[in-house]
Amino acid sequence: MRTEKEGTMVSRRQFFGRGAALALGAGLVSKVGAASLPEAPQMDSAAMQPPLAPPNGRPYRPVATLNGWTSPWRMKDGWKEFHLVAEPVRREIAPGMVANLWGYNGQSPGPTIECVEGDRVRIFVTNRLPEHTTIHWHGILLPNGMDGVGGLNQPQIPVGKTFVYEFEMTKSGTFMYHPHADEMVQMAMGMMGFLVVHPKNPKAVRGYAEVDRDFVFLLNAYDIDPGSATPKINTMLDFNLWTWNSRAFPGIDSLVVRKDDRVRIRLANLSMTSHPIHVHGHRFWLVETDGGQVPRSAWVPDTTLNIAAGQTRAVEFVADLEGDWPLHCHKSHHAMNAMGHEIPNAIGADVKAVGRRMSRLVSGYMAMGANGMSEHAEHSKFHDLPENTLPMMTGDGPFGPLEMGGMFTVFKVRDALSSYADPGWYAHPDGTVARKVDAAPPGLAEWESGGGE
Ligand SMILES: [Cu+2]
Repeated sequence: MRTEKEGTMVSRRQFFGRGAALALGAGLVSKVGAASLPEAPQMDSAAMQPPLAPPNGRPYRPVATLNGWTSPWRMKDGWKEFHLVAEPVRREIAPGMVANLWGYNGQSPGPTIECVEGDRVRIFVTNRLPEHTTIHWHGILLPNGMDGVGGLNQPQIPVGKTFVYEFEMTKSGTFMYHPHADEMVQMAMGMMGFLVVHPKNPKAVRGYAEVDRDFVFLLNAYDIDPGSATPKINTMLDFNLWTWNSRAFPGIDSLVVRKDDRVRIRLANLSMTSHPIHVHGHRFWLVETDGGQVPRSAWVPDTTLNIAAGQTRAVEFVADLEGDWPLHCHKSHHAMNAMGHEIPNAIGADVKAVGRRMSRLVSGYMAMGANGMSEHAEHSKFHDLPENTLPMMTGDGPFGPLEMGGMFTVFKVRDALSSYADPGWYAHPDGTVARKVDAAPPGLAEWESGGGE
């Protein structure tokens, strides 16, 4: 798993210079304005980039975007200026699979935007998609004409044009951005990003605590047929790739923290269904919703938080127990990768007899599923999958195959860390791992001789 490996952030000017023979449209920003557009940096890597410490403006502790990056800005006359470019991108979903998505500045999701309560922001949006778009700033309280709903409170951004949004961040919190134009297509193609507003005066925010590690990721989903690379955009519910920041396990970064770190995890859901996110070894408190911070007196401990489509949530806890702990969606089909849905249920069937007969007709036929699907996990690793297709249940741990995929990652708590780079697998102290015992339980002899079949 790759963690905080430096990708290459290139400026749009360099990007164009590298042979992408493209030019910004004349834009709806005036020619004078266009001349002073801020750079729109591009990211060419799906690896998590180091948190971006603010070079100017009010200080804050920056967030870490799982398998993502944070947009730099330029400060101009007291405004923080960002430049997003909506465009087709190629996104590695996990090693072995790349998808043709739509996103921002080279990746899906787009870069995380971070600012501080009270900041005035100016966000330029250039449309390099084959159709019009807009950006809606989900959860932000702003003037109606900056809300980004195409046709309702702004004209659509035509192909090749640049629009500018200007507003003040009047409250801190956990937000996101996404198009409000041809939504079904544009969100199915991966257009979304995270938006974090840090409090100006943290002590004045009820329930707010400083944290040591602050992670963000979006819950999203795609329907990409095995052997292909482009999402089917008409799918309503039957998605087959369940992702965090457009990555599937084992391509999702681990969350690395030092023992006793206070940790915040901010999640936003732009898929079409809910995701009960479950942490092992710890309990967390829901501290923030799209609507704002939850007062401390209303915090409730939990280990699973169901996040509905369109919600943002932040949870906090102290990571006080060392180890490698799963953090995953508890819908079990969301913690695996693309699979055929029409597999007959063979649990308990005598597939061996069927297999013997089938193998006479079809060379290489292998009947599966009578004893569960784990044999399929092993099988799919070693047999031909269509090109550009992830195994259904995958990932290897220190004790063997993990048999997971999709919305699953590992939360790694370590006592002595010199950096937040991936520390590898947890070394369990002697005698602290579940182990085989030699005593035979009563009745085992009958079970082994077939009585328990
Ligand atoms: Cu889920």
